[in-house]
Amino acid sequence: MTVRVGVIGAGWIGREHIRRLTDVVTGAEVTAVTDIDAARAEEAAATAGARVYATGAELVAADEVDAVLVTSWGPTHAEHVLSAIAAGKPVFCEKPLATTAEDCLRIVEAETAHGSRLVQVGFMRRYDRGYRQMKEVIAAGRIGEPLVVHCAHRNPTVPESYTSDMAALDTAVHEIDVLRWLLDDEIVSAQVVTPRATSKRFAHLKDPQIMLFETARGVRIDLEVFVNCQYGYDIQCEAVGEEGLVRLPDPASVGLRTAGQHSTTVLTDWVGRFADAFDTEFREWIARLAAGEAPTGPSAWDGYAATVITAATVEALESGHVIPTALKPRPAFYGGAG
Ligand code: NAD
Ligand code: ISE
Repeated sequence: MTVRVGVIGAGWIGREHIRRLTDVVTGAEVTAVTDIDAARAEEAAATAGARVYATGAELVAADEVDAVLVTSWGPTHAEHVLSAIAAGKPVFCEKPLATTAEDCLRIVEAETAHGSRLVQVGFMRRYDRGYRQMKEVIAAGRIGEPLVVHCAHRNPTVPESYTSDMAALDTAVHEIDVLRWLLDDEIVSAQVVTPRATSKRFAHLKDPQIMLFETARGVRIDLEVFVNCQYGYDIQCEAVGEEGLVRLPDPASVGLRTAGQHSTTVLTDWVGRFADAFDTEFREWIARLAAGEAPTGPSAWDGYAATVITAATVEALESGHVIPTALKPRPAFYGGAG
C-alpha cells in the first residue's frame, strides 16, 4: 500500500521531507501540502505533484491524506497534531511536539483516548547508525552500569535571531531526547553554567553553555552547547560505565595525507551530519504505516518529556539554580513507570 502524506508547513525542513518522501523513501506519496504562505505551498506542492490546501484542518480532513506530516513553526504544532488525532490519522510532528507542557499533555490525553499510537515526534538521532550502535552496547551491558555521559553539540554559527533559551529549546533538545533513549532512564534535574563567552557571537547570546543533567538512576550528563564554534558542526557523545566506555563515532571521512599533514573533514551542518538518520527515520515510519501498524518511534510522551526538560533547562539558565524536571508519571499506554 502507498501511504499518502499531507504536509503542513513547506518551509526549510518541510521541503526537505517532501523531497525525501518523494525521491528516497519507497511506499510514500506526498498528495497534499499547505502553508500560510500560499506561494511557498504552491512551489513545494509542484515538486511532488501534490494538491494545495488552504488550511491544515482541510488537509487533515482530505480523503487523499492517509497520514499527516507537521513541519510548521513550533507554536502551531499542537493544533495540527490534535486535529490529526481527532481524524484518527497517524501524524509525524517535527520537534517540538508542542511548546508547552500543557499542550503536550492534551496530545497525550487525546492519543490515549484514541486507544493506539498515532503520533511520532521527529527526534531523528535515534535513527543515526552511531547512536544505535551505542545503544546496543549499553543495553547489552558491555560497559557495565553507565555512570557519566560527556556530550558536545557545536554549530559553526547561528543567526542574530537565535537567543540564549534556544540553546536548550532548539539545540540541546536533541541530546535530551537521545540520552533518555540511550540510557533508558529519565532526566530528573537540569543546571546550566556559563563559562567565559566567545567574542564571536551576537552580544545578547550566552555561548557556550554547559548543561548538567542528572537521571533518575543517578547518571550525570555534561553537555557543552556551543553554537558559534566556527570550525564545524560537531556532535560528541561518550558514555562511561563501570566496566568500559562507548563513544559516538565521527562521520566517516577519508584520511588525507599531504604536505606533511594528515587530516579528515569536519562537517559544517546538521543536514549532512544526520541525512542518513532522517532517511531511516522516514523509511521506518512509512514501513510501519504501510503495514497497517502503529509507529514505534519517539512518542507523544517523549515529546512531552523533552518539552518539560528543555523548559527546566531554560529556567536553570535564567535562575542559576538546579531545577527539578517535575515530569508526571509515565502512563501505562507509553510503557509505564517512567
Ligand atoms: P521554516 O520557518 O523554514 O518553515 C516553517 C514553515 O511553516 C513556513 O513556511 C511557515 O510559513 C509555515 N507555517 C507556519 N505556521 C503554519 C501553519 N499554522 N500552517 C501552515 N504552515 C505554517 O522552519 P523550519 O526550519 O522548516 O522548521 C520547521 C520545524 O521543524 C520547527 O519546529 C523546527 O524546530 C523543526 N526542525 C527540526 C529539525 C531537526 O533536526 N529535526 C531541524 C530543523 C527544523
Ligand atoms: C536545529 O534546529 C536542529 O534541529 C539541529 O539538529 C541542531 O543541531 C541545531 O542546533 C538546531 O538549531
